[in-house]
Amino acid sequence: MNLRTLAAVLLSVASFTLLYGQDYFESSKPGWLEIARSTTPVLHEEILRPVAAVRAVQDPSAFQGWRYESLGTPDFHAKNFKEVGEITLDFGRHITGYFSFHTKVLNNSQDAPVKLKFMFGELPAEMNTPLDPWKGTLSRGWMQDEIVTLTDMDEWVTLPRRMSFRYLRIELLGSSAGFDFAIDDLFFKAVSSAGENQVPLLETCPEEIREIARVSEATLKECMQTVFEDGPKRDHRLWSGDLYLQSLANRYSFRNFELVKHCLYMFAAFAGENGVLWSNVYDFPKWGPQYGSYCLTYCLIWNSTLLEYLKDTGDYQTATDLWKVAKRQIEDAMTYMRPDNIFDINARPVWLFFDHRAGLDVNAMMQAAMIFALKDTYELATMIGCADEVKEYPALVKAMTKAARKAYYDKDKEIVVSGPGAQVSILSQTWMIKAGVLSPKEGRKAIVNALADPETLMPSGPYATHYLIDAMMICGMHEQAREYLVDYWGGMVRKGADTFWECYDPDDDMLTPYSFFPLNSACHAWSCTPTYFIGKYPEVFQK
Ligand code: RAM
Repeated sequence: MNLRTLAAVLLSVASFTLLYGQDYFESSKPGWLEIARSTTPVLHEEILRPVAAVRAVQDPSAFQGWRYESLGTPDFHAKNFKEVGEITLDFGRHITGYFSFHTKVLNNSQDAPVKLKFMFGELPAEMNTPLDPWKGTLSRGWMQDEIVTLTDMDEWVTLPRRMSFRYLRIELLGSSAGFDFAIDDLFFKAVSSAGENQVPLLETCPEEIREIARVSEATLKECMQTVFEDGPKRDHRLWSGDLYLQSLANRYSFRNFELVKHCLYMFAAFAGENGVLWSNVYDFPKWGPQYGSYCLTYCLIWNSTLLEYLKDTGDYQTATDLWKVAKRQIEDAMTYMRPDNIFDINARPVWLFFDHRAGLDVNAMMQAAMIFALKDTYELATMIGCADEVKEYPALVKAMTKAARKAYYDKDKEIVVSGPGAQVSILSQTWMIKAGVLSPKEGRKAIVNALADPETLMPSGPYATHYLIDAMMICGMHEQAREYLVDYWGGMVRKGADTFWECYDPDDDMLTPYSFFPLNSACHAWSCTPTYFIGKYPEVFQK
């Protein structure tokens, strides 16, 4: 968020407080917090040990230039670690949890501390790229390297920090000539709240799609902790946009709807004083929102998550309890509408996130996101018998749809254009389709035209790609959706993914929004949605 945006957010919160003098949901928040607390899930635990010792190989044909080669079953346990010096272990799959190891003095007595360095990583290149001098735009603290000084050996040590990784390198940094020692045991306690998959695939499901589904589920499972986290390695928090996609994938896999409820209530309990939701909420180190992170697209998508939750569970009590939050998000968003029914990008004091793609013009997609939110929120209101409170929504949808077509649909070129430069992006097409601004026939044309033009701004990652597949399915491009999904997510599998990545451009392995690719999360919630498509459309993906 830039300074101008931050100042505008603070100003709007302050002026709201001056005007109303109190918190919008003050009387409800303690109850919401209590429900959030009481629905905190239990974490399932699993004890795991490494399956192989591995050797790093620099290989230009490998993803990001590095891969690991197996050296067989690890056999360091009985060895003098001073002779081992360094070892890299493969735990066989991505895991999240807590690491413990045991040391044993082999001769004489410990006459000095021992210093060990542990490096946990999700991907081979992350493990083998020097971290310093630090070039990342997010904290160096996210990287999972730890130095431990052992003053007392012959006992178990558990690292306090939760780790998320597949590979672990242990290096001896310092020891004494006076005695030898071994790392005679180590294990990892993996944690997740996901439980077991409840939705098996059809027998007819082809192997490559089965594999994509397996990796999607592993991704979701790893991100299902005490909240739906965005990434267990980095961020560790509940983002509204990620939650929407996770809740959809959860429907066709773990069906843990109590966790969705828990997350919906956390957002509500921590809403800003003006009743507007923050884009993300921390589960740890301390419960609370990321103050100042106001992202209107994420506020709106929260409403859709509540609607989908209601459809999944029939939990009218929750939907009714949280209805006023949903209504407030729309009320707030509507303040940025111009009299000609176009969302005013220049007036909005907020972050409008759709993708990390630099230079993306969001005018058209924001208009569509507003229409989609109005529709979903109206459906929610109708289901809980509150349609009367928002009876203006259908007319607004109509007017905004008409305005959207006029401002952004180029009838001659049969494509959606956005902003002063008439930018063509995939996301402008997909959101207009999702919002029903384009008919399925127009949508098909628009997607085909956009994909055919080399100048089109493509999605930069799985979050935006989800919306492309979604739009393709809405407008009946079933074969193309399947091909795209197999190509995109299957591409990650072919490059070695055992959980899906935060960033993926098939033509640019080093793509990162953080100036340093090892910071990317290799197990990222918003990448788990093949599970949703495969489960929702079995006739398209499982035959
Ligand atoms: C990144 C994270 C997160 C996402 C935000 C908008 O920082 O990956 O998942 O929701 O962007």
